[in-house]
Amino acid sequence: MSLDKESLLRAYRQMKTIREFEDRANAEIMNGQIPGFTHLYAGQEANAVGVCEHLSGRDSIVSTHRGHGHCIARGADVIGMMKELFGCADGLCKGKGGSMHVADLDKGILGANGIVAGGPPISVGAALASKIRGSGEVAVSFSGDGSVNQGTCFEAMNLAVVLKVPAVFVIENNYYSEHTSISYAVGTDDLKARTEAFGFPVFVADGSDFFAVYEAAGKAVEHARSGNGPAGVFCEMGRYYGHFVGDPQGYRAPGEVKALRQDSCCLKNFRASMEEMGDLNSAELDAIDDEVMALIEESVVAAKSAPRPTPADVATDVYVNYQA
Ligand SMILES: Cc1ncc(C[n+]2csc(CCOP(=O)(O)OP(=O)(O)O)c2C)c(N)n1
Ligand SMILES: [Mg+2]
Repeated sequence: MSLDKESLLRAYRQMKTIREFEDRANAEIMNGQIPGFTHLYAGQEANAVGVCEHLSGRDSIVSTHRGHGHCIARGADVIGMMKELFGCADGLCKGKGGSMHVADLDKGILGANGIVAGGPPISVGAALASKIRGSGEVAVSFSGDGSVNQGTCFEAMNLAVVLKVPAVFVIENNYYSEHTSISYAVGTDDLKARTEAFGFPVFVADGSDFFAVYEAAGKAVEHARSGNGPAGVFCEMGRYYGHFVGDPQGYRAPGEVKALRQDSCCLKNFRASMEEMGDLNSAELDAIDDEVMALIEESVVAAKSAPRPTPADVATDVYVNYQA
């Protein structure tokens, strides 16, 4: 697979930014600095970045309750996002969305979404708009293994095939839906076959391997963009944190998370591939680590001192004003 040096550096930077953002968000939430309910994406970074590296212009994404990684990968401003989590008036959504409702329409980020499988139907709408306009954009929805038992997901997949729209369904299997294992909650162990039964190709990847996801997503995006209708990407990779911050995780096997962190880290895997391929050296990656750490620190410092919305702000931005 040919990726130039700039793309490799950008992919690593994006994954590292997501990891640091999530680790820091976790620490700040545990310190009581961030209000609301938060679900962290650490461990799954390669899924978001491997997919979003294929997107540009007005290609859109719809995210989930575990959405920070998708938004960063699609280019959301990191300082604006940290401010949004803290509830600042100058956060990406003026502090009114918080962790679960980050959106930036100008960047094609149609929103994180607190409704499991709420994203696939939205992406079909965006894909239909693209088809009608003939603009060539693809619309990607990320959703979890829990979403594939939801009617909205099935309906969206079927409609995308019927309408032959450029939707890409990215299913992220992190083995749990809240605290319930996929082996208990999903009535088949062949989710690829279940999804393909709707009538579109699904490409499978190890979600801890950026290059595997990039390759699978490349095929899916190409299929959709070329006018062949929808496609799917199915990634498998566990999450490093609980379902939400503060989850005691009693349902996970002892040592499960430790093993994931040791053996299935997309950052470590990326570095190992670079050593093998010789395209980037470790000093270049270390320099990115330092820059990312500085950016995350800057984002938290900025968020802590930024103004909060006032009571007068409560009635603004609630409804869209359609009048010019
Ligand atoms: C329609 C709906 N049902 C239930 C919930 C409660 N809920 C929030 S997250 C979640 C689990 C989602 O699991 P999955 O789709 O695998 O995503 P993950 O959290 O693993 O990333 C559930 C059931 C919800 N938000 N929306
Ligand atoms: Mg899950």
